[in-house]
Amino acid sequence: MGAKRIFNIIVITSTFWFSVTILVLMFSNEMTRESLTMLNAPVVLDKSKNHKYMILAGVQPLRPNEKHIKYPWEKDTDGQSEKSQGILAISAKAMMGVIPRKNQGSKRKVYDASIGKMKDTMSLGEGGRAAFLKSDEDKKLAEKFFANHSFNWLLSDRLSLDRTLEDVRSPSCKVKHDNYPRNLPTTSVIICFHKERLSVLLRTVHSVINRTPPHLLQEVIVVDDFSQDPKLAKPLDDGVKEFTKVKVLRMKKREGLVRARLQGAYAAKGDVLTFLDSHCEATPGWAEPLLGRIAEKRSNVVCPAIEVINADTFAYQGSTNADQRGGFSWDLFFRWKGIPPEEQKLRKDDSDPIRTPTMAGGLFSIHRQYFFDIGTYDEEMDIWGGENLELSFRVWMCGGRLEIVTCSRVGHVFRKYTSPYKFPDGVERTLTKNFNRLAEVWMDEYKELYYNKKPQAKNSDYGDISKRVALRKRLNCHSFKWYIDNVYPDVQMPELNPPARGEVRNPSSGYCLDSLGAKPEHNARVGIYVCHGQAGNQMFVLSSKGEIIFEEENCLDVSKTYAGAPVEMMKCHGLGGNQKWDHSKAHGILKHISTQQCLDKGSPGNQYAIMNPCDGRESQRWVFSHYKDK
Ligand SMILES: [Mn+2]
Repeated sequence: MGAKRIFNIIVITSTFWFSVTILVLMFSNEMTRESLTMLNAPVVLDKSKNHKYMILAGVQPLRPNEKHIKYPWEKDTDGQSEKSQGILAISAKAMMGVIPRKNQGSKRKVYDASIGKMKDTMSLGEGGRAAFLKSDEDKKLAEKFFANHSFNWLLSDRLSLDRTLEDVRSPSCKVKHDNYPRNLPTTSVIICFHKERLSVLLRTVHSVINRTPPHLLQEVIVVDDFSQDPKLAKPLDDGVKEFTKVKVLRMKKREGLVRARLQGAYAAKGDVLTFLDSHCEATPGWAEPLLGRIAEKRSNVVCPAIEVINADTFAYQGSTNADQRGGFSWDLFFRWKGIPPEEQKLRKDDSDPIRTPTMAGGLFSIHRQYFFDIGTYDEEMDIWGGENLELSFRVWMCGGRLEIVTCSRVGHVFRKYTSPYKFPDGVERTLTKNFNRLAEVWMDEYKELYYNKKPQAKNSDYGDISKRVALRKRLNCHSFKWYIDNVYPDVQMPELNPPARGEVRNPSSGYCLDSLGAKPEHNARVGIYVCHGQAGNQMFVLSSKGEIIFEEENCLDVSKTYAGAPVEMMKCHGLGGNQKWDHSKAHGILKHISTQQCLDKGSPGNQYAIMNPCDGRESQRWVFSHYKDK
């Protein structure tokens, strides 16, 4: 009898606890599912299950430190839920063996709608946070091969390909997002690379797939410009196998950016071509603002705001160019420039696009048919360089419009130090050929400003440009003067025929004035260095106002009157004063008017030029390499 009673008690107790366990778990899961659905409600585009995609308008992506949904067995870091869950839940968990282990306290899983998965938000680099390699071996390894990629390649390998990023858009951009029509043009995203790190390339692809609404993404075309690297062969194919929308094209020899992109463009079927570098991450809501602008007018060529992903930590650092637009220097390099106030006034708020004279080149969208109509790229341009300005000039001069669409934000890993690319014909020869073609086809009489700045390019061979000249004629394009007057009136315009220009040599020593690569905005001192005849840092202009100008907008400036006073490079103000000099070929000195001292090379071994009382010594003699022809 006693035994049966004990047996009954055991059965009843077990049944009771078992039921409690099941109920608690069901309840918890139900709650979880419900909350997930609530979170997802505005997110889900359609009912299909097997997609990974982006977040529609207005949905906040995960913030790493914010609380989202927790499974009941996850330990709450603030310690509240342990108490509030009550004794029953804890008993249930204990019986099911799901009591959290102590060291899991820092992990927190949340549902990430953008990839349709549970995700550990505390893991490396999530939310675009800075990440670090932990072990000394890793750090050494990363450092040892750093130059291969010029970014922290090993850290990249450790970050999730689907890592979350914050929604970095401004409030007015989010409001705008709700008003895009559903039937925007579709886009083919074209990503060209040469010897890219696979993880960085794949993260670019994943970010596009995850954050572009599927009905707008025609395909992703990845073009390998002859990397000849087994790590980018099968592993790449395997890496994109899960995505039916991703194609890989491989060039049969090294073609360079222009011809690789063209292969992508020929294969593309989307309404719009979107070119991205192979080391980017698209952020939530990046695609619609670009496509929306092209839907308004197919001759709008649009660039996203390019934001910084730190090359050491992969931190998504946001915008450094928020108040800047594209320009160029007269040696035909792309430059960021401030937005002139008149231009800023044309925008109602920060969600309006910014007209930009040029694009940086790596990231932009263009209507596919329009791209072909206006002559794609100059196919004779090799490897890299000049193609961005060529397209910029052509779009503007031939009836299009170039904009930075600030509501679209894309992160870009800015490599540290220099590009790891190899130019088979040498950097200088390749760039000179590309830049000469650009100047000869598009810049009319303004090409002389380029040759003034880069005299060694003048007699350099640039191949046959007749097709591009014919294209310009056929499209009935404006003159370069029209472009300057209407699109880029704020350009720093050097004199076409200044009194003197070129390197500024001290004949007795063979030393020249040299910016030493300093950033003039930091009031750098002007240096001296052995003359190298390569222009660049040794290229100065003596203006008819008596200024000695470096890089169009920086003037040699002296404010101290003592012997040995420093000479600084400061923004030209055009008012004479501390920036006014006197020089003639005949007397060979550079005399500073307001202090009445002379520019002096100083003693041998000096790094910087100085000012001294004028006494005609050899270290005060200076000769420009070119003087105005009378
Ligand atoms: Mn890049």
